Amino acid sequence: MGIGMNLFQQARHGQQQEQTFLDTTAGILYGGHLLTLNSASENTFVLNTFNANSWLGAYQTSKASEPGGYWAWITGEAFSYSNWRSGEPNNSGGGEDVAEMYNSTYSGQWNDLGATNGRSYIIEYGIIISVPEPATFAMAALILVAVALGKRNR
Ligand SMILES: [Ca+2]
Ligand SMILES: [Ca+2]
Repeated sequence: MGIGMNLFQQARHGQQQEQTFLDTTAGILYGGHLLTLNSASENTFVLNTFNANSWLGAYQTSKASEPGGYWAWITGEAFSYSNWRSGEPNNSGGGEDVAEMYNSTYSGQWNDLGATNGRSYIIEYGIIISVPEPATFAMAALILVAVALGKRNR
């Protein structure tokens, strides 16, 4: 997580109630991680449940192919589903390397943005359930805990 870790470190400032991308990783201490989304139904569920502009646990592992290249989930899950808003990601200003999910104003679509912005965040606690038949695959059951925080201080 080279660049990702750098992003986390860049974001290590500010005491907003809404949190920077780095600050949200505190959730990991409690066994969770920043929200990852793997399907349209999951995206819709989160939108309908929380309806907030919220960090996603998404970041770029390299800036070699801006704006759309090298997006990854902090969990290491395959980045197989995405829901970018039209025209996003756009790497606006050259420094948008993490992502947020919009609220219902933009239908829960995604935007890339800088890591030092303040956003609400959602910590996801995944429970791995082993499904023995017919194939052995793991299914993530999601328990989502909203941490919907107040207005930005500025
Ligand atoms: Ca970028
Ligand atoms: Ca953007």
